[in-house]
Amino acid sequence: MSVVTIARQGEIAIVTVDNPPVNALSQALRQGLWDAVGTLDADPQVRAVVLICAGRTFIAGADVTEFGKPPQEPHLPDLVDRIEGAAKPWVAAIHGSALGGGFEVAMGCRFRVGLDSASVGLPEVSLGIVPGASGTVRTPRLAGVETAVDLVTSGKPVKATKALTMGLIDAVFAGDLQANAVAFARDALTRDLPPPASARPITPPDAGFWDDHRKAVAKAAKGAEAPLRALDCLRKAAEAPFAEAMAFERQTFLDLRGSDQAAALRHVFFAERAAPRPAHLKDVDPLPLRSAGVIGGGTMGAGIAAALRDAGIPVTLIERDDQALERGISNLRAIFDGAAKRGKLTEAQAADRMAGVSATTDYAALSDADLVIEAVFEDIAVKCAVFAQLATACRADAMLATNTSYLNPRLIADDLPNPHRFIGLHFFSPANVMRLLEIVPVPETSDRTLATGFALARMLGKIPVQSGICEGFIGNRILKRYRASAEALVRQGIAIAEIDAAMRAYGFAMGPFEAQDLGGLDIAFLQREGARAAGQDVPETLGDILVRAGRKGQKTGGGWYDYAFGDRRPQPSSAVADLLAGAITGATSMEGDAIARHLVGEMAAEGQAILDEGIAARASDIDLVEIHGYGFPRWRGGPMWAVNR
Ligand code: T1G
Ligand code: NAD
Repeated sequence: MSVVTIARQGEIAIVTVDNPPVNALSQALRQGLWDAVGTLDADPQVRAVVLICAGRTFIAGADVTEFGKPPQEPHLPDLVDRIEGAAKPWVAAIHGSALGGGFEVAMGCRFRVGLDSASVGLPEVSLGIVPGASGTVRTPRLAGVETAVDLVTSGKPVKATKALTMGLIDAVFAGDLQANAVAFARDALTRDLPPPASARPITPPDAGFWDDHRKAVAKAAKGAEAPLRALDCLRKAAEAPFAEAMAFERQTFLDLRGSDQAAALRHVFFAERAAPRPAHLKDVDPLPLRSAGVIGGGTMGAGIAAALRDAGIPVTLIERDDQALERGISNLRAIFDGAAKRGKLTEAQAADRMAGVSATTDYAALSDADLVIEAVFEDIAVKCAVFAQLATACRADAMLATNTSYLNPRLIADDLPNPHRFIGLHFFSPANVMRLLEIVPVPETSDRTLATGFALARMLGKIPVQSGICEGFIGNRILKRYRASAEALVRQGIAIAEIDAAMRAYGFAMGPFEAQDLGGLDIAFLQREGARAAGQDVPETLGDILVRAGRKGQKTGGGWYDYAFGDRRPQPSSAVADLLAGAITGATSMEGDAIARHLVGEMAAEGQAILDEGIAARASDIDLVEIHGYGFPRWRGGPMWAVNR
């Protein structure tokens, strides 16, 4: 079947694109649209054209799988020009997402209309490139330079209703897109046509505007090249004639397409789409998740409850006593109030989030929950006691999950009736923000329970990665190696601040030591002490020396660094130098680059061991864990990609 078909409703032609799964602009689709312009221009009956898509979305962009291959005609910029120059006005009718090249095709149309549920955007920078078919040139002509800068340099899509206020869309409808778009086209024919996007005037901002935005974009990009190159294109669009700006955009697009950053970001793009769909679960239906319980309202429990509420799932929060329950409720309220203050939620939405939470100390309230996630203290006896209560309070088919970081989930499963419905779901702090979810089945976990874990991740907008059982699972095991390797460099005489600076320069928001100061050194210390008490041979770490001296991080005024009161900026500490003097044996010096390469190599080496042991299914899953759980720079592709490419 052809990917482009044409139907007629009187004087309006309807061009339907049908290229599953997301109507990506393959060569066949570009050719089909190219030919449709010719056919309809030649048809005297037709006075206007509605461009609409079948399936789940409008055209979602260029076909990312074609990026490695030589470009084939017709090229997308030429197609967009051809649609704009058609003898009859085209109306893009958008549902789902009009992204990248898809939105550029829509901007070539004389009008854009959409469902209120639709969104539009130019996500190219998230693939390490810039829009390649006039996105940086037509967008500022439709929406103004400032809006275009935000849209293009962030890569974030906007909802149709917002796009309407920005001038990117001309009308938004609640239902029956095709009928509404046809009516819109008929109505448009009764009026003078607006100029096409390329002919609209542009008001260039002054040089100060560009300087300010350059600083802001560089800061947000954290080493990614594409957002800054996109800004260059936008400036050219504002200051040069249309054709010159188009040529500049095209050249920038072609330059970046073959770059290391773009290759890494494409790797992450496909890794993210592969992770949620384990092949062996393809035909397994997940359990319905209509309601959930969360045990423990501390840091993680409150965050997990917030994530569930954000997905519209009613939550029952259980704590050990009334006082702890009060704390749990206020933890949760603080999350929603904070989101409202930052404008992420309206007051009404925040209130609705809280209204969907019932809090109690009585496990009987979980009698009908489909899923219960435990997030109590990291203590196996406490956790087993909680699961014993869940076993009697919950339905026999309710899914039960632990959020343990380091304990062996099998110890919990052993005591459980129906352990096939049990699983580890390891969230990352803050649980309502961080996108990673490690899914840790025990041997008894059924495929249905596992599939439900993946379905939950999708509902919560998270990236799921399945992990086998080992201490720390995938992420914390690599973190442990990373920290130990960083400490080893300190022992060799490299300054703590130099190591942090090297990792920041590599693209992390923080280095390993400042990150520990923020999170607190005591948690890992207590874990090591626990292992020592249990008779394991755990060598003394530098972190242990600091904690024993009362330096637990920012919360105690100092850890690896000193902190002035109320100031989060780390200051190198002479007290630390004295405490560690006996442990520092070398006087090595190393360039920042070499430090970063060494530490990333250590992460990848641990990742390789994890792969060899079958704890992770594939290297790209390990990359996702580091990117979405630990702040590894996305544009580097993750440690496995960075080391092995
Ligand atoms: N190319 C090829 N395959 C794609 C694709 C694309 N652009 N987008 C998605 N897929 C595949 C994906 O791998 C998966 O495959 C299936 O479609 C469903 O995807 C010139 C240069 C549209 C919001 O970045 O954001 O245009 O695993 O699970 O949740 O300026 O897909 O089933 O085999 O994500 O319903 C810019 C990326 C390209 C859009 C739908 N466009 N896509 O979400 O489905 S650059 C993008 C999305 C560009 C021009 C430039 C989402 C979606 P499989 P999915 P979804
Ligand atoms: P926390 O101390 O902030 O919260 C634990 C909560 O559990 C407290 O509110 C406590 O009152 C409650 N609780 C204790 N015993 C209980 C019981 N018997 N019944 C009901 N509630 C009980 O701890 P946290 O940081 O939220 O960690 C919770 C779990 O999540 C741990 O297993 C931890 O390893 C894991 N985890 C923590 C992080 C993190 O970054 N903090 C990340 C991932 C996983």
